Amino acid sequence: MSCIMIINGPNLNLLGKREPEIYGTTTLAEIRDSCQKLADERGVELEFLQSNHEGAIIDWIHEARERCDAILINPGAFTHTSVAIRDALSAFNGPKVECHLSNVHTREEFRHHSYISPVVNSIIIGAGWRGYPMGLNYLIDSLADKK
Ligand code: CA2
Repeated sequence: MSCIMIINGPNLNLLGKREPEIYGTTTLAEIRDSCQKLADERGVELEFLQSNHEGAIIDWIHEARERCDAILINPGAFTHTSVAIRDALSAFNGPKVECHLSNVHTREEFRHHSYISPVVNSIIIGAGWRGYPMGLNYLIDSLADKK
């Protein structure tokens, strides 16, 4: 069975509890449940993770090299700062999606640049929580294409 790792970066544990006008009212636990339901329906294994620490995220990406086939990542604010997360993702060979709940291009200038975008296959922004199942479907389809 294919394994897909979903990684969430800093402050995404607050989803649904603050700033609903930007990020919506859906909590991270609800996003995890929707992704798990889709994974069950499509017959893939899911690891759904969140950390506020850059090093933990880098360690998970390294671990994914051993046990997962694809990665969906919302790096949160590390998107705009982290060469280290980009380098870790570069070393992962499977399909990768960068997902953002909000449309970062309609927001502050500092959110317009992503260190991550050049090393992923697909970018989903501004679709809210629905971006996660969209990205997950894309990754499952990509893995099926390769078989
Ligand atoms: O739109 C996204 O998904 C972001 O990755 C979210 C990050 C932000 O730094 C990126 O520029 C875009 C922030 C996540 C913080 O989430 C919160 C949720 C509720 C309350 C406060 C923060």
